[in-house]
Amino acid sequence: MAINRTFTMIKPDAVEKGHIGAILEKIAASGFRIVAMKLTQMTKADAKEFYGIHKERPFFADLVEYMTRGPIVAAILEKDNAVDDFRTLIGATNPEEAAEGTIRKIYANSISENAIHGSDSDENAAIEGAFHFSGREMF
Ligand code: IDP
Ligand code: MG
Repeated sequence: MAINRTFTMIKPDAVEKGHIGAILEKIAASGFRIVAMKLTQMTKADAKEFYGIHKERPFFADLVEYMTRGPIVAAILEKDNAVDDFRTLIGATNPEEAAEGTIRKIYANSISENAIHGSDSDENAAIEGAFHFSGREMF
């Protein structure tokens, strides 16, 4: 399987609860190399654009509120089969349905406040990484 990249955010709920270190440790232990990383906070306009695909969904306003209420850790990660393997590591969107040992199973509160983001395709990983990082911030 080819080496590729995915994009992640440790979301505001997980940052608030002090889980940055534990989550990064789990990511590193799973073989991902950090290509880019920063603590940042999205504006409302950022969140509306980032999650634009969900703008017609009933939870969109709550999602924008949640994702902008505090800092996030944004990162680009590299590994063979990065996109699919990272989705496996984070678990299902709804933590009640997430497999044992996954980041969402361990750290998420609910389907809305679910601790972490992972890109769903190589194409979206590139778009989402470029949304948060300039070329000079990627290594
Ligand atoms: P994903 O993050 O697992 O890819 P998506 O369906 O892309 O899930 O949804 C994006 C984010 O929107 C989720 O991570 C979660 O924070 C929120 N979300 C998704 N579905 C629901 C829902 O049914 N109710 C409330 N929030 C939701
Ligand atoms: Mg998604």
